[in-house]
Parts: sequence; structure tokens; C-alpha cells
Amino acid sequence: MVNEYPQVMTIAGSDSDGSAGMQADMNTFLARKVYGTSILTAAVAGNSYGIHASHALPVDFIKEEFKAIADDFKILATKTGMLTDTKTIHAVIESYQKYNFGPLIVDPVIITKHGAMLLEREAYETVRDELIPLATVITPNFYEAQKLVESELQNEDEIIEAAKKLQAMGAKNVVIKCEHTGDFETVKDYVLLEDGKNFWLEDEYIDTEHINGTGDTYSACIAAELAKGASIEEAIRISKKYTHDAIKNEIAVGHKFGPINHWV
Ligand code: PXL
Repeated sequence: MVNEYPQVMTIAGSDSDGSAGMQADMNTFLARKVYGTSILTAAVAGNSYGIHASHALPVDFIKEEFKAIADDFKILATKTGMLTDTKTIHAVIESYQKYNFGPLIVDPVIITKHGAMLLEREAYETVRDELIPLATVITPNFYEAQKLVESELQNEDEIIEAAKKLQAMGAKNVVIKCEHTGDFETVKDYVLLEDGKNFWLEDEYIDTEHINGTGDTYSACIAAELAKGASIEEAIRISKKYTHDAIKNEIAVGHKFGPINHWV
């Protein structure tokens, strides 16, 4: 018997060390037992110490990638990662709207753990005004949420307000991935669902530098679980647990900000 795997898609950059971006997404898809396709937007020369060079792919080529997938696959969920600049975002939006690629998980990638910019400053408005309205789920980290709502988030009430603002911008469901809390013992993510239901997802804080690809994995896992038929809330809860376990079961790869463990 031939097994049928749900098919999903990532729209992301390649990170040469395999820890983040498209590679983290594809590892997550494999681990979560969905078939992954990938629209490459950029290529990054990086390792666990940092990013050394980056190249955006030509938008005409990106559009060809979309056509190749649309002509052959039945994509049930899609996620976005590194989108570089406004012209790349425009090409992605045009192609996403032309075909049927299922719900869209937007991971608004702006900056790496090393402080390297993966999205041009001028493109923040494009994300806000044109991409967020298409998002079934948006998964900013604390830093990205601050940039998108243009204010500093200093306490839980301000994080809740930021989630409401992101929903008012057009994202149906919002997950804000927070830093660890003051006591350093837990990390808390805030979830605001389309119907208004909201809650915090809390886990123990793990003291490790092997956290590269965490955000990519979180959003890729949501796409995978949606493709397998989970509800949005289930997909978010499964994804939080999978990502947490992948951080907890550290692997000895890389000398600085190493990858998380997708085999977990
Ligand atoms: O984890 C964010 C990220 C996304 N995409 C690419 C990256 C990184 C971080 O290094 O290199 C291509």
C-alpha cells in the first residue's frame, strides 16, 4: 500500500548550517510526518556563530517555484519565513493568492539571534499592511511583535494589547512568543484565537544556547498539524510542546547558537 502524506509548503530562506530557515522547516515537516515542499526566497551563509552573507533570489524565479508546486501538488497548509524585502513579499502574495495553498502561517522573520537583519526596514509596513491580513496564524516573537505594533512591550497587559492590535491588522489568530519571565523559570507564549478565546502557554525555561531555528520550527509545526487535520488551538498546543521538547533534548552540533533537536 502506498502511504499518503499531507503536503505542505514553506516559503523561506536557506540557512547553510541547517539550523534555521527552510532547513528547520523541512526537518520539522519530516518529523511531524507531512511531505514538505519549499519555495526558496533567499540563501544565507551562516553557522552557529552568525550570518556572513545573504542573497535574495530573483522574484521571477520565486514565481516559477510557486507555479511548479501548484502544477503538481495539493498543498494543505503553508508557512512563510524569511522574505527579505518588499518586492519579495509582493511576489509571494501575488503567487499565494493565485493558487490554492491552504491556510497561511506567517512567521514574521525580522532578525536572527545574532542580530542579523533578515527583513529590510522598509518592508515592515509591507508585512503589516499586506501580508498580515492574509495570515491564518501569525507567530511573532517578542521582538518582532514590538516592531510590528511599534511599541515596547513591558508587561503581560501590553502583550495582550499587542495581540489584539495584530488581530485588528487582519491576522485571524495570534501567538506572541515571549522571552522567559523575570524569575527565569518559565517561558510564556500568549495566544489569541479568532473567536476571542485567549490563554498563556507556559513551559519551564531551558538554559541552553542551542535554540537556532526555534521560531521556524514552531510555525512549521503549526502548518504540519493543520494539514493533518488539527484545529488551530490543537496545532498551536502540539507545536509548543514539540518545539519545547526539541530545545530540551539538546544535541551537540555547532559551537555557539546550535540547532534544536528535530528527532525528538
Ligand atoms: O530563525 C530565523 C531564520 C530564518 N530564516 C533564515 C535564517 C534564520 C536564522 O538564522 O538564517 C534563512
